[in-house]
Formats: sequence, C-alpha cells, structure tokens
Amino acid sequence: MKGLVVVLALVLAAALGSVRGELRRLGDQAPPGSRPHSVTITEFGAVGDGKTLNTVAFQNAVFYVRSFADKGGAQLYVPKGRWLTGSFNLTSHLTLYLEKGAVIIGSKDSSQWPIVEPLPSYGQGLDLPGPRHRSLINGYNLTDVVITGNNGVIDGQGSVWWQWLRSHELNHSRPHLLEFLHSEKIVISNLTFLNSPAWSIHPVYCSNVKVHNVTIKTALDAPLTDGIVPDSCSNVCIEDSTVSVSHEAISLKSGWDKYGISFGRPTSNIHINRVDLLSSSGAALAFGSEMSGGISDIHVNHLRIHDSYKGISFKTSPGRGGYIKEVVVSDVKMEDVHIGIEFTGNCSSHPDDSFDPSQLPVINQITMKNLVGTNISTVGVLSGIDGAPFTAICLSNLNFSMVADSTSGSWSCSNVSGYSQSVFPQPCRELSDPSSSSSICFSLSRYSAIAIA
Ligand SMILES: *[C@@H]1O[C@H](CO)[C@@H](O)[C@H](O)[C@H]1NC(C)=O
Ligand SMILES: *[C@@H]1O[C@H](CO)[C@@H](O)[C@H](O)[C@H]1NC(C)=O
Ligand SMILES: *[C@@H]1O[C@H](CO)[C@@H](O)[C@H](O)[C@H]1NC(C)=O
Ligand SMILES: *[C@@H]1O[C@H](CO)[C@@H](O)[C@H](O)[C@H]1NC(C)=O
Ligand SMILES: *[C@@H]1O[C@H](CO)[C@@H](O)[C@H](O)[C@H]1NC(C)=O
Ligand SMILES: *[C@@H]1O[C@H](CO)[C@@H](O)[C@H](O)[C@H]1NC(C)=O
Ligand SMILES: *[C@@H]1O[C@H](CO)[C@@H](O)[C@H](O)[C@H]1NC(C)=O
Ligand SMILES: *[C@@H]1O[C@H](CO)[C@@H](O)[C@H](O)[C@H]1NC(C)=O
Ligand SMILES: CC(=O)N[C@H]1CO[C@H](CO)[C@@H](O)[C@@H]1O
Repeated sequence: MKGLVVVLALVLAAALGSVRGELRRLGDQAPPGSRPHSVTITEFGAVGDGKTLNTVAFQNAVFYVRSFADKGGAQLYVPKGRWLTGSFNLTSHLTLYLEKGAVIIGSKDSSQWPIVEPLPSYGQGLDLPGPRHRSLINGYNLTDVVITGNNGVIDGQGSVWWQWLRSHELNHSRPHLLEFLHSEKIVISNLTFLNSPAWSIHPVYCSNVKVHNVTIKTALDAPLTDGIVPDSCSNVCIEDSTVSVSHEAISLKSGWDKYGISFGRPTSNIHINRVDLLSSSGAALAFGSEMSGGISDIHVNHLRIHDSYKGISFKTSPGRGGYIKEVVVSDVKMEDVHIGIEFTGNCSSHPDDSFDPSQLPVINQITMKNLVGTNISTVGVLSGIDGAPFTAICLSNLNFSMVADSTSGSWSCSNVSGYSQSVFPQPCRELSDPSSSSSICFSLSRYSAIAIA
C-alpha cells in the first residue's frame, strides 16, 4: 500500500513537471524566503471550500517540492480559500506562503492526526502517558524552511480537542499546530495562528529559528493551550509578535525528569524582543517546568504583559535536575496581572511515579530590570526548594502599583536569595541580603548575537 502511494506520487510529480513546462521565476530583489520556483496547492487537486479534505494534496505538493531541493528550493503558494487538511510534513528548502484570505484548517477528525512516539526528552505524552498525535504541520530533520504569507491563517479548530480533554475522551496526547524536530534555519513570519489543540509553535531539538510578526490566539477558556514553546533549542529569536492564550504565551522548556536529563539537550541563546503577551490562566512568560536539559543565556527585552494570571514564572521541581541560569529580562510593562513574578520549586507533574527526587534543579543568576506594573494583586511569590535554594535573583528598578484593595501582600519568599536595588514595594529580606552585591548578578554584557542564515 505504502509502495503504491509512493509510485503514484512519483508519477504525479513527473506528470506535473512536464505539463507545467516553465516554472514562474521570481525577481532578483525578492523578499526573504523567495524561491526560484513556485507551485500552487490547487495544482495538486486541493479545493478551498472548507469541506474538501486536502491532506493528500498537501502531502503530494510537498513531495513534488522535494525535487527542487538542489535547485534553490520552491514556494508552495496557498491562495485565498479555506483549505481543510489533516497532518502533513514539510521538506527542506521550502517556502509555504499563505496569501491574504488563505486559511489552512485542521480537520476535526482525530484519525487525520496520526499517532507518533513521545519525544525522547519527555518519555511520555503531556496529556496522557504513551504516544501522542502528530502536529498539523510537521518538519523533521529539515533545513531552510520559511512559513510566511500576507497574514494568512493556520486554524487548528482546537475546540474539539479541548472538549475531548475535558470529557476524558482523548486516547493520546493532543497535537500542536506547527512542530519542527531536529531542524535548522527556520523562519516563521507574517501569519496568524488560531485555536491550536495544544501548543501553537513548537520547535524542538532545533537551531537558528526565527519567529517574527506572528499573531497567536486560542480561546481563553481552552485547557492548557501554549503559544510559542522553544524546547531543547539554541539560537532562537522571537520578535514583534502578539500571543493571547489560556496557558503560557511563551514557554521555554528542555525535557522532563530522567528523560530530559539523559537526552541532555539544553535551551540556550534565546532572544525575545517586543512581544505582547496574555495568559488567562498560566504565565505570560514561563521557564519550565520541564527544564531537565537546562535553560541558559536567555535575553528578553520590551515585553508587554496584560490581563494575565501570572506575569513571569520560573517553574521546576525536585526530580527535574537541570538548571535555569543566566537570564536577563528587561523593560517590561505589566498591567492587570494577578501575580507579577513567580518562582516555584514545587511543580509536581512527573512523567512516571519513579522520578528521582534527589535530582535537584539549579536556579541561579536571574536578572530582572526596568519593570513597571500597574494593577497587580501580588508582586512576587518566590518559593525555592528546601535544601536547594534559588540563588542570585537580582531585581533592579521595579515599580509595581497594587490593586487598590489588595489583601495578598506584595512579596512572599522562601528558600531564595538575591539582590535588589530601586524596587518598590520593598522586596522581602531574602532579596535584600546586604552580603549580596551586584557582582553576583548576570549582566547584559554577555549578550551574544545570533545569526539566522
Ligand atoms: C513579512 O512582511 C514584511 C512587510 O510586508 C516584509 O518586509 C517581510 O519580508 C515579510 N517576511 C517574509 C519572510 O516574507
Ligand atoms: C512524515 O514524516 C514522518 C517522520 O519522518 C514519517 O514517519 C511519516 O511517514 C511522514 N508522513 C508522510 C505522509 O510523508
Ligand atoms: C537528516 O538529514 C541529513 C542531511 O539532510 C541526512 O544526512 C540524514 O540521513 C537525515 N536523517 C534522517 C534520520 O532522516
Ligand atoms: C506583518 O505581517 C503583515 C502580514 O501578515 C504585514 O502586512 C506587515 O507589514 C508585517 N509587519 C512587519 C513589521 O513585518
Ligand atoms: C478513542 O478511541 C475510541 C475507541 O477506539 C474511539 O471511538 C474514539 O473516537 C477515540 N477518541 C478520539 C478523540 O480519537
Ligand atoms: C485589575 O486587574 C484585574 C485582573 O487582575 C481586572 O479584573 C480589573 O478589572 C483591573 N482593574 C482595573 C481598575 O483596571
Ligand atoms: C507542593 O505542592 C503539593 C500539592 O501540589 C502540596 O501538597 C505540598 O505541600 C507542596 N509542598 C511544598 C513544600 O510547598
Ligand atoms: C512608581 O510609579 C508611580 C506611578 O505609576 C509613581 O507615582 C511613583 O512615584 C513611582 N515610585 C517609585 C518609587 O519610583
Ligand atoms: C534551608 C532553608 O532555609 N529551608 C527553608 C525553606 O523554606 C521553608 C518554608 O519557608 C523553611 O521552613 C525552611 O527552613
């Protein structure tokens, strides 16, 4: 059966190649992601009526684009229309371009989202143990892929998955909208992502990933939908984007307990600039709680967080191992947030009951400077691990104004230490230790530029 499909696809590819004859050539001054060749999804039999299932058309189109890999690659053009599809794979040297009014829609039929093994750094699916559903759009072992458009839309129709999760009808963990594994030189820009079943953009074991000018939204009462989740990745840049989801808007991760420790791939050199984040029930910017491969060298600038449960959260637990260190978050505006800053060493979700509580995480050298908060209920809840305190938490130039009738108090701290200057309201004494000095704090001088080829 599989052989037949491949043969048919080859025949189709050859036929299209000869029929088309001359492929469109794009100008020399073309924008990033432009390719010397272009094909349109309708050439593969796709119908943009919102009803016809186009999974095979997308699969065949990508299969055909593979033949341009050594000729500069090709663009797959998706015109205006509603293009219903199940899960499909991308290929290297591909630009997927969604025209204005083009909407790629995820099927509501779970069998259109095949089952795959859990990620090796997680060992289990996140909603349920065992395997998980493949994402809608997948990249495996790719290089040089651009997903862009004139504000086209990728809509996961996640509400069916949210309902299955709530009613315990899921058989396997939910899929994401866009996932890249073991890939490099990825650009995602100028698009809107709606209603992911779980996470919207999930690069894992990737390097040189740029996310620019995207809008991500899910219903605010959806269960556990995350926006952008760089996971065991290096050299990632997220800029000029707006994320509004129920759970974490941007979440940095690197694997779960013993699986993440033995996989050992950290998340490092991440730059996040000029983003606008909302998380109705989680944290707008989160680190962890899956961080067993380590998270370091993170630079966040010009962040707006509003109408969120938590603002910035560092999450871990005994059993995780790993580290979160060398983080600088600066120039943050927070409005209408319940808990501004959270550190917790008690995130009790584990892939197995057999986790090793002696695997203690290290949280060290976290600097936050130039934060202004208005209408915040509780400024900071910092709760480290007894016997493995979080250290060198450095706060500089923070000014939070509280909810008028706040009864929760401004700061609570345990098992943490650090340094603070010009912080209002006055932080807890753990962060005012006179023996600490600014020399323990991670500074911006270690900024390292990242190159996206
Ligand atoms: C995104 O849109 C901007 C403005 O139209 C354009 O300059 C940029 O090249 C686009 N990005 C890509 C990857 O096409
Ligand atoms: C998509 O890629 C995965 C991983 O390489 C592979 O197992 C699967 O068969 C591919 N699916 C299609 C339709 O090509
Ligand atoms: C991954 O890609 C590289 C380079 O294209 C190739 O050599 C290798 O065989 C691929 N590995 C798998 C598992 O597909
Ligand atoms: C962002 O993308 C939209 C299309 O989605 C485009 O019109 C706009 O110019 C882009 N802005 C930037 C700054 O690239
Ligand atoms: C779970 O499996 C049952 C039995 O095979 C099936 O009827 C049901 O549709 C599946 N649920 C989902 C969400 O795929
Ligand atoms: C303060 O923030 C809360 C959410 O934390 C919101 O419900 C409330 O309307 C805000 N108050 C004002 C005056 O903006
Ligand atoms: C950790 O959380 C669990 C419930 O999630 C609670 O029972 C336990 O007391 C907490 N431990 C600490 C040290 O806060
Ligand atoms: C904090 O900001 C408010 C205005 O939002 C200002 O009135 C106050 O003086 C500032 N406090 C400090 C200590 O800078
Ligand atoms: C070592 C240490 O200071 N442990 C403290 C951690 O926090 C708890 C709760 O505040 C304290 O009881 C421990 O003494």
